[in-house]
Amino acid sequence: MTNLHSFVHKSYIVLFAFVLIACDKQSGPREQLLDRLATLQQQGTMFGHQDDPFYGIGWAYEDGRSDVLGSCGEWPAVMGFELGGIEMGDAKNLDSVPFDRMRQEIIRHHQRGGIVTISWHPRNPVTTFDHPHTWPEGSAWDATDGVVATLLEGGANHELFLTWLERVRTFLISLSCGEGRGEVPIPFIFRPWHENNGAWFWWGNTHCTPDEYRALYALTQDYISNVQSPMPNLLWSYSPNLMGNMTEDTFLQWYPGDDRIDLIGLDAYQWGTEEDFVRQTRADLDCLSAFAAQHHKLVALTECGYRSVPDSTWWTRVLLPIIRDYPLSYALVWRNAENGEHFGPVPGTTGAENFKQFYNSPKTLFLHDIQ
Ligand code: BMA
Repeated sequence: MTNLHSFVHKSYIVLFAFVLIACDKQSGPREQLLDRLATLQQQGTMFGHQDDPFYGIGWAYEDGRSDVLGSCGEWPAVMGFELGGIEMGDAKNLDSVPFDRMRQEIIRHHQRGGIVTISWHPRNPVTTFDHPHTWPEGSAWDATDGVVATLLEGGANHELFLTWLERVRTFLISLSCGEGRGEVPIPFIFRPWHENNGAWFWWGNTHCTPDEYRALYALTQDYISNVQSPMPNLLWSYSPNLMGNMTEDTFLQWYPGDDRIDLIGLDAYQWGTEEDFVRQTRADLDCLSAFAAQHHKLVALTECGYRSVPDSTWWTRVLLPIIRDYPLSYALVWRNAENGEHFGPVPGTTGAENFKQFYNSPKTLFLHDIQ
C-alpha cells in the first residue's frame, strides 16, 4: 500500500470508528429512556400505579378510567403491568388482565408520554399443572427448593424454560407503535426475579444459591435481549425486598451486576407499624441510593404501599417525606384490587383528599409533569 493509500485507508477506519461510536451514542429508545429518566429524577419523583387503567374499586375495564385519575385529575406518570401467565400461553394474566388489552394500554400510556414498567410472576415450572389446583400450588408462590437449578443450561427444565422466555419475548417485541416511518419499539423497564432476598417466590434466597440466581437473571436477559435480534428498548431493573438493614455486602451477594442492571429498586410495603416502615425504608434507601450514585444507576421504589391505605394521611405524612429525601426516579404503588388489597387512592374517600395534596407537591411528578 502506498503512503497515500495507507493514509486514506486509516482515515476511513477512523471515520468508520467515529460513526460507530456516534451511532452507538446516538440514541435508540433505550438510551432515550435512560436520559429521560436521569433528567426527570432531577425534577422529582414520578408516581406510579400497577394495573392502573384496567380496574379499581367499584369498576373494571372502563375505557379512560383510573382510580388515580379519579382522585387527583391526572394519570400516573408510571404504569406497571404484569406478565404472570404469559409463559403458559394464557390469554389473560394471573390477575385476569387480557394480554391484548395490556398491549393496548401500554401503547396508549407510551403515546400520552408516560413511562411503562413490566413485572413477571411466572408459575413454578416444576410443580405447575393444567387442572384446577389450590393456591399456591404451581404458582410463583409455590416456593419449592431447587427449581432455579433445573432451568439453567444442562438442567432438566432448561428447554421448557426457553419456551417460556420465548413467549415473554414475543409479547415484549409486540410492544411497538407507529410513529412516522413504521413501527417503533416502546421503551420500558423490565423487572424480573424481584424480591429474591425473601423466600416467598421459588427464585427466593433459600431456594437457590446466589450464583444460580445470577445465572437465572443472565439467562433471562441474554435470551430476551440477544437472541438473533437484540431488543433496543429495554431497561433492566433489579429489585430486592425491604430488609431494614441492607448493606452493600448483602446487596452485592445477589446483584446481577453493573453490566446488567440499569435501575435498582426497592419493594417496600408497610405491613407493620409506620415507625418500622419508615425506619426500615430509610435504612435500605440510604444503602441503595448511595450504591446507585456510585455505580451510575437509577433508583426507585419499584413497589410500595400500605394495604387498603387505612391511614387517610399516609400519602403526605409517610410517603412524601421519604420521596423528598431520596433521589428516587419513581415510587409505584401496587394494584387496586377489590379484595381489600388496594394500595392506590380511592376516589371520593378522605384518603383521596390527602392524595390530592400529595399530587400537588412540587416533588411528585404525574403525567403532565413529564410530557
Ligand atoms: C401480588 C398480589 C397478587 C397478584 C400479584 C401479581 O403482590 O397483588 O394478588 O396476583 O401481585 O400482580
